[in-house]
Amino acid sequence: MTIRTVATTPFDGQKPGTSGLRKKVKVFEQPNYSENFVQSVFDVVEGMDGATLVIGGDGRYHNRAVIQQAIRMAAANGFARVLVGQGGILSTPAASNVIRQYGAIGGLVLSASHNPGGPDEDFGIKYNVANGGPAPEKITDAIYARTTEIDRWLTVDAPDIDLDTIGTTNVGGMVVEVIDSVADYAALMETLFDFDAIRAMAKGGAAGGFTLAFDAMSAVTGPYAHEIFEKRLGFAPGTVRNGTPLEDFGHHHPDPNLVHAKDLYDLMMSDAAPDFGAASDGDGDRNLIIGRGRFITPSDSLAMLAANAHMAKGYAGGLKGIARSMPTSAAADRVADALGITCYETPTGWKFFGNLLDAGMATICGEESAGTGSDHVREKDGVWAVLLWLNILAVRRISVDALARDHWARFGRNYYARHDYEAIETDKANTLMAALQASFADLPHQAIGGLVIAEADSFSYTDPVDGSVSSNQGLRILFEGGSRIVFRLSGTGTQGATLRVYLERYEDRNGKLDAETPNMLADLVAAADVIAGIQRHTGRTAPDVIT
Ligand code: VG1
Ligand code: CO
Repeated sequence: MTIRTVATTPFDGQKPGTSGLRKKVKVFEQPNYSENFVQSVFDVVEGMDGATLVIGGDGRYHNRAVIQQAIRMAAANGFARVLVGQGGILSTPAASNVIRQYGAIGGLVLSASHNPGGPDEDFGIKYNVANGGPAPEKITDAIYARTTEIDRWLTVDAPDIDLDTIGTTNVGGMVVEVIDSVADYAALMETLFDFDAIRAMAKGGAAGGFTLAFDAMSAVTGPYAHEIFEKRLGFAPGTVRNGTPLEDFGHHHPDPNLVHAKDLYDLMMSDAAPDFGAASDGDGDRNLIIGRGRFITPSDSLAMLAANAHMAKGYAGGLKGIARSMPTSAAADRVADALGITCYETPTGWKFFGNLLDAGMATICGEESAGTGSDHVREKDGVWAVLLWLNILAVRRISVDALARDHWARFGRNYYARHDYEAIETDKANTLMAALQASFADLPHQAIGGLVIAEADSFSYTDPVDGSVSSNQGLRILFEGGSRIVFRLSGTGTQGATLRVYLERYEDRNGKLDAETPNMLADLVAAADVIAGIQRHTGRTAPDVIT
């Protein structure tokens, strides 16, 4: 088939964000826009000739259109084979697994994650490399550079393929295989976890079985959760809520936090609560964990999973190391100390874990933004996190609340919250950050309320594997006694700027372990405004979202 060259002009290909290109659907729908980005990826990737590419997305509006176009472009650019999830569906961790399992050169993961979907909402494209993980910065930098000079994209003229039927088609001489979206992923989970033990727990004895509520938020994990929790593990039908992926996620934000998964939270705090509640996000890489009457912060979840992971067969040999993003609480560091392993501190974004996982330096990773995962793939993984929790509870036979209390009694407790100020005018947000950084020299020894500032710095990371340096990754204010405030601008938003303020206070094992988080953080919240002038710079008196 002939390759057609379409003339185009350079476009705003977005400086590499935390997670690929994210824009409004209307922006992606402009002529040449998606094509320019996909071609920029292909122009940067080496070794396409004869190689396999994976394509899949979270099922949001515009997913199918971009997939069909990307298939034609892959054929024109010399790929030998494309693997695409049935219906265009692959959760982000499942896509990572397919790339690794089939030896693909990389994959296009189509999602805007936890951002809302629909004609007026968000879309995104991310390129993952052969290890299954998000492209590292040197590749995303090259893709961005290419978008500023691109002048043509390549396609073959072929009709859309049938995305809904498993099987093989030929597009311009390239093989396209529509594969089961769930099967390989579910099989991988069976190798890591003791499904028999979880099944036995779900079945229970005379006292009745362990109960679960999983909210798929009308997003991509629905089919995975139905297959794994209900079919394979025997949890009752109805365990999976909102289990059908919808193009607009039922008009909700598929963000598993206490604001957008409030129904689940309210259920878990009520008398009707099942034993365990969980949710995942648009593309299936995040997780929310709530026990009956007990919310577990993502930072605590990472620490608790790390402390108990050896109880699951996939981690029976112990952990090689732990890695967490800088704004994530230091709870995992204390577990690493106890285990005699290193806890690495990386910038925000999963791409920074890839080298540590590939080098066998870390086994479990996590972020405060509800991301947890391990070396089984190279993305964070929501369903995986739920399964590891279930496996641990099946072994320990205690409640989530009891496990949490036991953990704090041993390691102490890191009270934690994140305050987000969304859609601030970009220049106001930049001014706030610049002014804050400019004040650093004067901050040490200042007393604010009852808090005394010990240090202030801008986080910079040197990758221990390849030596690459990433600077300006967040401004940190450290207080005497171990409390901390971190200020950072989001790299995933599609509207203005989002200021994230991360608040953390540590109480050791003899301290207050049973207090309400807002009470424990009130002085830090007040200090954050004094130090950064949030209200003065932005006019905002309260955050939009607290997680
Ligand atoms: C946010 C989170 C970050 C996460 C990223 C992608 O980034 O803070 O921890 O890795 O989203 O997650 P930012 O730059 O907006 O703070 V997902 O679930 O969107 O792939
Ligand atoms: Co996500």
